[in-house]
Amino acid sequence: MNLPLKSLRAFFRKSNQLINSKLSIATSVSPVGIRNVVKLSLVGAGIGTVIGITYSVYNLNKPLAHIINREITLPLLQDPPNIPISRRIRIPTDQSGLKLTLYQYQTCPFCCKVRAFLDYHGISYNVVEVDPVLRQSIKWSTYKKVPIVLAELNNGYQIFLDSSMIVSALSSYIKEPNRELRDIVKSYPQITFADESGATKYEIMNRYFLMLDKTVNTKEIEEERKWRKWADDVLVHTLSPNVYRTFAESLQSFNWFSEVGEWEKNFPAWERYFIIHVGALAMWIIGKRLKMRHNLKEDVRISLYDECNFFAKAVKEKGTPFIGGQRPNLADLAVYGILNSIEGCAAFQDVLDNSKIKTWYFTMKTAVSQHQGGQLL
Ligand SMILES: N[C@@H](CCC(=O)N[C@@H](CS)C(=O)NCC(=O)O)C(=O)O
Repeated sequence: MNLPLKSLRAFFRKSNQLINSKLSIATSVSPVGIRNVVKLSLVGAGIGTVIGITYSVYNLNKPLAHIINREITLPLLQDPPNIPISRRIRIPTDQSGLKLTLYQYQTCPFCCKVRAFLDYHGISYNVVEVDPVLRQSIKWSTYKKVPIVLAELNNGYQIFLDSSMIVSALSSYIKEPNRELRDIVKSYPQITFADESGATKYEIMNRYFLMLDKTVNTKEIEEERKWRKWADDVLVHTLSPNVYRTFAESLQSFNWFSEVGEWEKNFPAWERYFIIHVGALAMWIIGKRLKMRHNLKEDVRISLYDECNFFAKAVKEKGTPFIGGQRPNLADLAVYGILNSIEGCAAFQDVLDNSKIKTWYFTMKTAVSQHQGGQLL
């Protein structure tokens, strides 16, 4: 029994000696050594300060937000991209003379807005369904969002970008068809600028404006513009947190997107399976961030109902079936298109049951599906 105790003590003694000897090595620095260490530290601190100041000066002088550096006219392609058409929408009464191809996701609210405009006016068009995860069919474009419209002209294929620009430009054309489409497009230059973080952004600043020669009722056109902007800046932001509210709801939404976008026909099985599952998971996570970014209420459904009621109240106060009066205007079409994008989702049924938008929505649905605006062409 004694032996282990003795060995333990001996072990501690040895360890102490060893530690003391190591400590003495570590602390036995000569005055010259100390001076060198101090010198080195000062040089290091000096270099650090110079780098820090240079970096700060660079950052202070770096151009900050919204510096406009380039303005271009949307280009004319000589050859169309070699992408198969997913669907051809043909309206026998179409008199517009337009030959359009819409690159889209079937349930993207901005694409639904463009389709609502085309369908209401009875304009024929081709559809290319884009895979929302891999986006193979818009590889030819430097702009990586949908909708994109290509219009076949005599001398090439005109690119239109951004749902509101597409609607404004085509609306200007069908109101005054004597003008060249290419000239109208020149009135919507794409501006390149740097945002707050310095990232390059593209925008068509006057996308809510119509380019018309004849005089129009400015009050009406201003009101239309105000609601179109509201649809893009407010209403649309209530959708994602609602349709991707839980993982189950997100999966249900993606399965519905697959059904209406005919993904089974348009994409290989592995790609479709990948989009549905990866997309549902990603959007469920992103939906939570969007809820915070756009200041939605804790129960996101309430924010959606509030915005729908806000619009329905404005229509009611007007005393006409539409915000545009007896006929839908571009604001009605924008709000309808945006809400139409979630028609198969649980959130949509909840909106119908819990807000006052239902009557207006179904009156719009009839107007769009019967191409009632075709008479205006
Ligand atoms: N301001 C654009 C917004 C278009 C937009 O954000 N589209 C979404 C689809 S709903 C998109 O393409 N996002 C890029 C992506 O899917 O990677 C418009 O009105 O057309």
